[in-house]
Amino acid sequence: MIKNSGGEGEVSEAEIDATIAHLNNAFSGTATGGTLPRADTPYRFYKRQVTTRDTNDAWFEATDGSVEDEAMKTARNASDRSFDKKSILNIYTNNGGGANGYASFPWNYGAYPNRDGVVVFYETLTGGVPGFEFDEGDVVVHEVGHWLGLFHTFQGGCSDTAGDHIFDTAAHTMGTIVCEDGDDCETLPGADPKENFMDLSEDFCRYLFTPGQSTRMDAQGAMYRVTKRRTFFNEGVAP
Ligand SMILES: [Ca+2]
Ligand SMILES: [Ca+2]
Ligand SMILES: [Ca+2]
Ligand SMILES: [Zn+2]
Repeated sequence: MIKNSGGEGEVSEAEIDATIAHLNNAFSGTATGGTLPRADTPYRFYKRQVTTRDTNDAWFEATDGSVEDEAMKTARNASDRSFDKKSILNIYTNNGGGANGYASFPWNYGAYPNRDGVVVFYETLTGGVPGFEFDEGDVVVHEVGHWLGLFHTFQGGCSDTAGDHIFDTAAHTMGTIVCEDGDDCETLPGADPKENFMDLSEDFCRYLFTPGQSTRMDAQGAMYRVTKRRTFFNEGVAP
């Protein structure tokens, strides 16, 4: 958690815990919002350490790929006594890079380990600002989807060969605004997937990952991140 010297950016531990609970609902296919088929992915999330709380004006304004971003992550990741840093999800709250947030893709870990992680605008945590269009924590879910190798559902536009590389998400050309029905690519099957966490709809609208997205995240995680995941749980080590 990063706040600035004016006090902006404060989030409570209760919001953080609620966001982790929401992450687990989202990744287990039990988030509320609708009844379309959704995936129970292999991923679950646990808080490993006490939240670090910094007052730092430069880190608060960090943007994707910036010196400030790398300084923040280097300092905070260095304090983590992880045995396997590439498998540890670090979530930073600050001004979100002037937007809702950003994330690193798993295949970039090797070249840019100090840019790894998820950064979100501090008001997007679960229950952070009730009534705000991003008040359920779906922004964090979305960014963690990127962190595990998912593209936006509208990646590549109306292409059934490029796109997001997911067979069971309908192609579309731009992120859904609010929660509007649409069909950007009329010659391709399916309406715009506004219910999908990897679209840009408001939080009340988004509630699912598809089985295809789960399969991709599992493969990307196995390749780039949590190679010890199954062993870890099978050994019965407390998470
Ligand atoms: Ca697709
Ligand atoms: Ca279509
Ligand atoms: Ca939602
Ligand atoms: Zn995104």
